[in-house]
Amino acid sequence: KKINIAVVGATGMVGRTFLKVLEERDFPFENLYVFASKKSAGQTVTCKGKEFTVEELTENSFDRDIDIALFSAGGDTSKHFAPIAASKGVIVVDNSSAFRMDKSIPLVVPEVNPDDIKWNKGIIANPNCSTIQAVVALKPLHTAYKIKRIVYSTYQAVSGSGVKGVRDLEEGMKGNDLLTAYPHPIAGNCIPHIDVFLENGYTKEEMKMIEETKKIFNDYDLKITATTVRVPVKDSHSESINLEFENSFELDQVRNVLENAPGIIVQDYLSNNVYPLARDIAGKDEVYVGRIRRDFSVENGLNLWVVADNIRKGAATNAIQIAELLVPTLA
Ligand code: 11C
Repeated sequence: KKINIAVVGATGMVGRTFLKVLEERDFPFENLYVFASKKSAGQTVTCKGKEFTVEELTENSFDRDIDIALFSAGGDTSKHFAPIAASKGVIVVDNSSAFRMDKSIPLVVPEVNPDDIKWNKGIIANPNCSTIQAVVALKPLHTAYKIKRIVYSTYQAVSGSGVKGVRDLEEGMKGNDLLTAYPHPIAGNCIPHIDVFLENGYTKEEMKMIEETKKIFNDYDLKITATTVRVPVKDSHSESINLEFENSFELDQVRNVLENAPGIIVQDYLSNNVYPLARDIAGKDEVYVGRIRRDFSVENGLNLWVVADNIRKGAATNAIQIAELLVPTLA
């Protein structure tokens, strides 16, 4: 079967990256339809050397033969339009947070829980960027040693806030603090506040990491805490991850397990000052792991430094990998 694909939110940061990644991976589509808000309708975008005109997203947009729709146009657009698309036989891969914690909707990272696509009823949720890179790194270790407790501390790039965040950083570095994306200047700062504060004192970003990790691993006994911080970096989220395992491990085994796991590149050569760095990893699709070392303060403790491009593996690439898993099921 020839596959027809739609991109919703085609002019946004993730939307444009969808088009780039579809092209790079030579995703086997026959027709591509690109949608955005009325404001962006009429613009053109390119993919695989062809130009496509952006159409306004309406309730009739899916009244044609579309197999898969990649959504990244914000939670409200997803909440309204994803069920409409699904009711017309489209499988939606949704990058927003709208459906992630819905028990009837799979939340998928292809390296971790690919089989969960099988129980989709028309919508598959793509996790939050900071969760995706963490679970790719943790999956092989959870399988090998069984994780008991996770402490996440993140250092997140401004591109996670879209074009506003990038502009606030760029202008702030020139001495012009804009405050359009954050409550404080981001240039020269670390802001321990991503998304809104909740009643329990955590931010929504922190709770996303905690809840999404449990759902993806289908392990609700995991003990997890998180502190998420915005830092003056344009692209790629960095994460310090502290783990406690049920079982004992040898460090060289851990390294071996990580090196042989899908989607991971180990960069950990201390004598050459080699460890994953946000600037080097921007534009890459894999999850990079370094600073692999024992946490001597507890039994079976481990520390990792995990870096990935938040717009690619954290959003567009993960969604397209999900779409690739769907292709054989459409045949
Ligand atoms: C950030 N993680 O870095 C956020 C962006 O739930 O998809 C992605 C928000 C989401 O600010």
